[in-house]
Amino acid sequence: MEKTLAIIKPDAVKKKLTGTIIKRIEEEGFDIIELKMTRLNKEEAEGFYAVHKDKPFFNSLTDFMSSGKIVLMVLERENAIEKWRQVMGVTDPALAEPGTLRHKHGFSIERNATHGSDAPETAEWEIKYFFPQ
Ligand code: 3AN
Repeated sequence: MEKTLAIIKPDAVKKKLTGTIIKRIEEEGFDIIELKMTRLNKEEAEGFYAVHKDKPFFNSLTDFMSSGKIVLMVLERENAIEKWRQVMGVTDPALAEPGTLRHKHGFSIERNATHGSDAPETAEWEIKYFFPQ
């Protein structure tokens, strides 16, 4: 069994897609082992995306991620990291496969509805960042 961090981003929460996305997560065989709704402040968003601090989109991304409530979840499943990334689709909704969450619900490469860890080390770090216990 593997764990990954999933986030329902502010765009999707505002569009009332929380229930739709959680339903899909459960249908895809994940166990939701932690869940909380919160609103990040700018510093918390900057800390989470620190790997991107030199990217041109860093300021806009962290403004967006602190612009409204988000839902944080730890998902557990066999091959959870790769499976959740398949269910989300690629970063840019315009390029994401039909049926994926980002294809269906994403608006732009920044406002792309969901987040998922990309590797075991990042999953461990991201889970600890939001669920330190
Ligand atoms: P993913 O979330 O698919 O792993 P990353 O890690 O490359 O994508 O990017 C982290 C977040 O930064 C993305 N979810 C997206 O919101 C944002 N992002 C990535 N590339 C761009 C870009 N070119 N312009 C604006 N935002 C971006």
